[in-house]
Amino acid sequence: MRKLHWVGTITLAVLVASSSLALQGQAQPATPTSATPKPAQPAKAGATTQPAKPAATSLGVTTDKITVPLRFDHYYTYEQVGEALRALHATYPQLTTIDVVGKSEEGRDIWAMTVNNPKTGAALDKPGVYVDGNIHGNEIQAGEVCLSLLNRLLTTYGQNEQMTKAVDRNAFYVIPSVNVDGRYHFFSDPNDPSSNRSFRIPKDDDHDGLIDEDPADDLDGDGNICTMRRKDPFGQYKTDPEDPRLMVRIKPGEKGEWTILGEEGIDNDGDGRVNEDGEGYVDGNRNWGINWAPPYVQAGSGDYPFEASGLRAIAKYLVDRPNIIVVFAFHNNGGMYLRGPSTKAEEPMNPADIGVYDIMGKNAEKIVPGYRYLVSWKDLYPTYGDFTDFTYNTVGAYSFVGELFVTETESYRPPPKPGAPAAPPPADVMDMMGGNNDRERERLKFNDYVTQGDLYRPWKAFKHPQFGEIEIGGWVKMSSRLPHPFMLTDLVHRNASAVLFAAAQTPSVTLDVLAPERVDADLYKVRVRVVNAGSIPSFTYNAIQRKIHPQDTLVVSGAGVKVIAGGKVSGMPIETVAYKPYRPEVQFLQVPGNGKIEFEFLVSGKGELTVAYQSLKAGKATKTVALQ
Ligand SMILES: [Ca+2]
Ligand SMILES: [Ca+2]
Ligand SMILES: [Ca+2]
Ligand SMILES: [Ca+2]
Ligand SMILES: [Zn+2]
Repeated sequence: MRKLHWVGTITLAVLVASSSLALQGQAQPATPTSATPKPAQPAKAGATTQPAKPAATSLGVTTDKITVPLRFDHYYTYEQVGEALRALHATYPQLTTIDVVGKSEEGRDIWAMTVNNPKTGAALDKPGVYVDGNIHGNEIQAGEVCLSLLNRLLTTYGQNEQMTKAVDRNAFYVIPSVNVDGRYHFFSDPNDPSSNRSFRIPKDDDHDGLIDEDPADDLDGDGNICTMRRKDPFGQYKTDPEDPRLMVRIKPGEKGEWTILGEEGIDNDGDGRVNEDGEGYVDGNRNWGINWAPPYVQAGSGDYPFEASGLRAIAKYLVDRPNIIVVFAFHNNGGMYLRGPSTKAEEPMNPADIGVYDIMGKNAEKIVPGYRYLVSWKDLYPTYGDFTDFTYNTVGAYSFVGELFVTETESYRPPPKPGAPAAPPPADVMDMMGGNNDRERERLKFNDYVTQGDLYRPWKAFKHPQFGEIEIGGWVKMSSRLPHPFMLTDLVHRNASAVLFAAAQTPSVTLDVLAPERVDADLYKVRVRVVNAGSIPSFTYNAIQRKIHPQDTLVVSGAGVKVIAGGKVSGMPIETVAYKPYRPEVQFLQVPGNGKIEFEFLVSGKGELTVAYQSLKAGKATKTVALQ
């Protein structure tokens, strides 16, 4: 680890060189430690290929001017996300603000849009709903879900009753793209559907003293990183008899036909391995300052928590908005709404909070067909330094990860025979190395007859400088985890609806002061009832348990009055008052979801008596009565 550390300290010195290096796909001597003579560089096919043209190679990218209402039949590049936010703000200046939360490693702005109606109160006095997407650079449709939410809140405000209520009652904080460098490069550079996920913090993945020296290479210059294969009578694969684009593993005794050479590329640094050290790798969803673990426990966690400048900026943004009580972070893929905890060690989660999560999670399953509501560590896999753990335990917000897209929606299947039970879906095996190609065959048919060939590149011969005669082909970068543009409208609308459902559950607190009852000359009994019409409590049970932030307060005051005693009322049907021994005029409380909490005060004096409720998350309310 010490050696690694030392390499880390010189990383800064070569940062400029290495970031341009990643773009060129060329290795250069990066550090004094690479004094060891390097093997002769092979001829660079990458150097002779043309740079990719994003408009031509990114499916679903438009060059049209972005107009309001926003359209969701195409994807938004990084620049177009900014254009869309500015267009929304120009159309609805009273309801929106745009903030630059921070800058990325490559100096791009990270934008947040706030939607709030100032006529109904300040944003900080309303239950906050925070939504972001695209913390993983390749998971771009998460950004479109955010834009879709903003678009609907604003364009239907004043027309649709639910949306009008949402804008008037809540503050929405939306960051469509967290990993802005990742979004930019996913569109502009050759990629595969899963590459370009990391923050642009150069790392020496293979510990050879060179940084990001051997990325995948777009050998045929089509803007995609596809797969390479070579004809080989001793290979482990033969052509799939049902679809010659696929290969199947040979059985014992069969003759081989193909060797799969992995992702498109060459051995840039001549170390005998191909594409072993690409851009990054710091994973944005492993780098948060909570329950963080070093890379030997959690791959991609970075050298220290909040290493990514964008995450530091967003953490500050969140802490500055303590009214946030619901968080959604959108990713792809798999069709899941995940709640924490992200590791087993954080169990058990407070059972009362699980009840609140269930309201939103179980409804999300119904709002988005095929999506499942699951627990992160248990149903998927454990992650350290996770964003939603940060927001649940630090911000005090009910927090979901939305994993967008289900490959099963790309279906090409006959209807079940009348009366027969529906045919079982093909085995969910996505990769051709797995041996079962049923799902791949179906996806190819979907590609052929529903997208007319947009998603897949047929195999084509290529002369590889190191492997000789090979073929390049396979799924394009805008496939596999992203809906084809014709399916995007449905995906963004339904998932934004899951957020809107959650927003409608946020606390809605009102205050009643029941008629004061005179018990003696100048002595009154005052009953205060605090009611929450939302199904989310005024703050999380976890926040009570772990003392994350101050509780709500109820303060009784008045110029001519003095609070003699006061406390929480409990017990049914016979009530008791738990009198608070010190400063009874200030009470602490949490208002449960769809519930109430009552207090009783003994007050002496005459004149006006004001009862003020204040909450970090649920706003404030005041009532004044006269004692006479
Ligand atoms: Ca390296
Ligand atoms: Ca290519
Ligand atoms: Ca290499
Ligand atoms: Ca390479
Ligand atoms: Zn992700």
